[in-house]
Amino acid sequence: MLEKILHNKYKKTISECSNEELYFGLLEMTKELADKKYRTRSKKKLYYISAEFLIGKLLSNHLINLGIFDQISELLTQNNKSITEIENIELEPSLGNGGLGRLAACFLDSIATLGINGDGIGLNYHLGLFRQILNDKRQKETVNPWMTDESWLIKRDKSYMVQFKDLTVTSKLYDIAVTGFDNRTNWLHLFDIDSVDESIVKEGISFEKGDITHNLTLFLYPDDSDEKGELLRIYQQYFMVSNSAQMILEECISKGSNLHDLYDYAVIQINDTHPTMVIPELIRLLIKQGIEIDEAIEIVSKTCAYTNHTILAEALEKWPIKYLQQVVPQLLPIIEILDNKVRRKYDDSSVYIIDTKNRVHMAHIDIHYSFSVNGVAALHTEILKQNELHNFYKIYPQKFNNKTNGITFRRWLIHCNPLLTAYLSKLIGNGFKKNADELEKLLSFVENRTVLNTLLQIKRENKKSLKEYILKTQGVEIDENSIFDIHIKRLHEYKRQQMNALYIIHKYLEIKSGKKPATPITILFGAKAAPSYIIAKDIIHLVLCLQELVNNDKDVSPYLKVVMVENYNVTLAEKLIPACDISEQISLASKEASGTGNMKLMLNGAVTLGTMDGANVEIAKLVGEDNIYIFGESSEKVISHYENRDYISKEYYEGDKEIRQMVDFIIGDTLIKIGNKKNLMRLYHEIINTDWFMTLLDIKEYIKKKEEMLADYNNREKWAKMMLVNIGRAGYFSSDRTIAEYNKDIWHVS
Ligand code: RUG
Repeated sequence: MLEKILHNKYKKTISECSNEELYFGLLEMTKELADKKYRTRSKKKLYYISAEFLIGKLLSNHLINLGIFDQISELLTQNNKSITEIENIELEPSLGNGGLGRLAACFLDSIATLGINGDGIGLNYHLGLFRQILNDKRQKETVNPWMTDESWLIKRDKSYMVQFKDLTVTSKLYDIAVTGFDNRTNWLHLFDIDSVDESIVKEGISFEKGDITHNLTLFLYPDDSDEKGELLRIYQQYFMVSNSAQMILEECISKGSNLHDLYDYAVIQINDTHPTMVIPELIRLLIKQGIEIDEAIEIVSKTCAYTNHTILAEALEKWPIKYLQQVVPQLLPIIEILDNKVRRKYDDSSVYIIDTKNRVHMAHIDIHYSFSVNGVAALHTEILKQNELHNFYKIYPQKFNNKTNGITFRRWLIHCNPLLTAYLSKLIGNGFKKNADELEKLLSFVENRTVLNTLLQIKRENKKSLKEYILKTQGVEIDENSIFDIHIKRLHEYKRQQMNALYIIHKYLEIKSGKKPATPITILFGAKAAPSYIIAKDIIHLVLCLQELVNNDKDVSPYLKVVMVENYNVTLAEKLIPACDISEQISLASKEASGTGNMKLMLNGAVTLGTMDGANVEIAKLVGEDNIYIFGESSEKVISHYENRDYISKEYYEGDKEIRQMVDFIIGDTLIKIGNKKNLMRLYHEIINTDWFMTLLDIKEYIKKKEEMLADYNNREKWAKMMLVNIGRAGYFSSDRTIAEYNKDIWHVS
């Protein structure tokens, strides 16, 4: 089939084609095959609405799921072509920020793999998330175009009118096929408008935020640090949900729904609060169809389910009524009715939808007016029930449930780690590809020296590949025989990259004083900071200053290297994860809802260094305390510090000489010479005067645990056993398991 397509397109054979031609040929072939796949129209359908789908590159993923990856790579090899090089042509669509968007992408893969009739709905951001450039030891943002004339997007002949207060737009629908592994094809529906104009972007990623007709779907999450940015987000969110609501009603009616029975035809999963306006919008549309308001509210509440992904107050959206009035006044009477119903029933202002500052709490709409509220890891759900959402839990105990996150093994093992996948297949057969629990079969090899040695060899090979890639792309030489300590996730103070930076200072000073580590260490970071998050950018600056200092110090660099990779994204994650020895999961306990990088790294044989936070708690339980390195204050203790306001970072700073030495180093002569005084000073003051995420509380224990881990690395047999147990126990974190649970407990789509 490929040959035929290439002949029609370019009048060339495989070996005559350039990599680019081959990529576009494969793209066409894959789209055709995906479209031909079996797909039934069950009566009930799932709609997963999300502002983010961090899908990553799609070619290999599709080829794997269509069951033709090996065949195609062999065919290409026979013609002296390489699938890896061809893949390099593909541009990564960055339609997500991090965990939340990547989770949505993994979920779509599993929904199709389990044969569930379910589509994703989101927005077609032309420039996605910004591209990060590390220049002059700082993060700079620039545009990240990903759409090409021929792409995965299929333009549909479908559009809806979406009305805002000051303008009406006509949407355009684009679809991307979502192929299941050996199963059906679903769709990711991305809405857009024709008038978006990429040329309005001026320097970096700045553009006129008020120019809605030209910028509506231009960027993912434009900077919302000012009023215009917040308004644009409301425009985007309403555009997303109004299209979704219209499309869902249209599809349900076409299948025979009389709308009074909508919930028999549709279940809508609201991914975080970004799509919350779908609730009042659906109610509004049902009323327009002649349904009484009370019944409309009941119908919608029986159709929608909500997933919470965070307890961080700043991430739980609260829109000022004033802004909603300015953008979507048609929703306000409905939101007020929803709020009044709550007020009449409950004498507790903490559960009201509109607060005393005239802000609408989006999560409160979700909780009152959907039938399921789930957290994303066991600990997170408990914290929601017992702390953050306790007053809601008292009202609706039956709505709350946990669905621990998962990852698709097709991308995060089969695709990104072919060496390990091939070896696992040889040892335990191919069954794990369909049923991840079969990875447990590996555990019977825990005393087998040959297997342990092979796992170490595979890791070394993957480290070598990463070394070559980093040399080529970053110009930094790292040693594949060093310990790869990897910290990859969005940059946020609660994720505590600053704690790892303090560790680097500790290690630097130790090496300078003559204490050399038995095995050299390479600490790799990958992280983007939100453009307006000043302290996060200061942390990046600190890491880059340390990178320059450490890597250029001839006493230190043979033993310690620091690399911050530029523009961390899915493609880079696929290269870093298979090469990792130490997986840094060091968030302040209670703050990371789940994490999914922790699962990907474990699956690829990394050992976790982490706090008892998010899904780390479940990892610890699965692998046992001998196969994970846990440190730090418990979530109960942390929550009590917040409640009693009794954590004072200065006391830790002043009370401990070692802590003082590390923190003072940030503004000492050595770093000030390399970096910018203003940035380093600001970070220093933040740590000693605020330290909202309690770095200094855990730093000493963190250092102690990491040293223990580094020492254990030298016992290669012990380490290999830990790797094996981590891989063997990772099956639970397959998103196929998560999705099976969603479907059994929430969606009930046959
Ligand atoms: O921070 C959370 C992660 O802990 C979690 O694993 C991921 C998927 O559930 O969602 C992340 N998240 C939360 N991203 N954005 C938010 C809040 O809007």
